[in-house]
Amino acid sequence: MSPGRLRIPFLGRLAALLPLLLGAALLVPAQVSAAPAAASPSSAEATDLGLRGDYYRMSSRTALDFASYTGTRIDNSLYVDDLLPTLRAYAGTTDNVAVRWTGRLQVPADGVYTFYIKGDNGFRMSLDGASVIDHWTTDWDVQTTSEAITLTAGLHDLAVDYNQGNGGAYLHTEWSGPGFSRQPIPDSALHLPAGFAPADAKGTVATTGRTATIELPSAVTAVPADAAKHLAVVSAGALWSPTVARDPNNASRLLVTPGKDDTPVALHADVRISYDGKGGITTADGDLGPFSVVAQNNSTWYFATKWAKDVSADNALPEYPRPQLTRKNWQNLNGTWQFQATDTFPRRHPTPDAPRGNWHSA
Ligand SMILES: [Ca+2]
Repeated sequence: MSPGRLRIPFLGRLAALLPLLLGAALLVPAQVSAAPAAASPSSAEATDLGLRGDYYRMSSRTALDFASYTGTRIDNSLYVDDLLPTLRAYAGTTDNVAVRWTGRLQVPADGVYTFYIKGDNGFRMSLDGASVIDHWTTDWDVQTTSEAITLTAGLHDLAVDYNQGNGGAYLHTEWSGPGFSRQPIPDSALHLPAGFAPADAKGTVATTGRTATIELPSAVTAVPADAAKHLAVVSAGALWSPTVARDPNNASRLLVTPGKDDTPVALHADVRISYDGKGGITTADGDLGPFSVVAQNNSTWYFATKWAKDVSADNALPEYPRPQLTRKNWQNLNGTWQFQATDTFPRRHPTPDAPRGNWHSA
């Protein structure tokens, strides 16, 4: 595949790319780019650098599925010491997350290559649709090595899947090839998928915290019934299960409504609204591409007890005991307490002596 073939007009969509790039810059600490100046790619368009990263929540730690879409961003490296900040920003959680990176790998010269991946947790990689490394498991810190693979110079379709259960999260992807020894794949060898065209979108959350709108550059022409599965609203660790429809009062706007069990977006909370570009939504400009934007949050909603409405900064409750919180059978637990295991303890824990001692609460 000739790199020249893939040259596509870029300036026109630079504006659309900016939110993704800025989002990455603002929300994610500098990622490790440990690659030395390795095999210099022949010709590459700097503006197409990076991989498309689609983030999902898994249905469980062991499911290793892509159950709920949460966000899309441009990731510039496959050698990252700490993925937790990115997972937190784009999945709203650092537990039970899966990522799918897609794009193209710039192979510098004809020859035989070997790939090496180590991570926490599992991963798998394919080139031109063929599996290169398959370690789609729940373990961690396992170094894997591919077979020797003969590749031609130029761009090859690349896909890397990654899963994170809990705890630490990293991915170290390396290669060796003709004329260079094993080293991280340089970021300059990673290119966005052909035709990757993010949409220019602006998100806003209403004062109720229970509606979001997405402003698009042109009129919405179709919103398929299941489009909402491809759209994510993430805020304060919560992920909406929304419905999406065209705003009857504004043709170029989408209305996003949370499910009945979803938590409203809270006052001052960060909100990210994303669309993977695969839900079939169309506008007068054609298929709506992917986007991921930090929404303007106008919500005034916040989680409060039933007493919150009765107090303010000028009308604070007096010191204890607070009359509203008094219980009939209140007992203060402050002080030193003695404890001893009950008779059932030795039967369940046949150790020589059941524990006894003091604990202190203040
Ligand atoms: Ca982990």
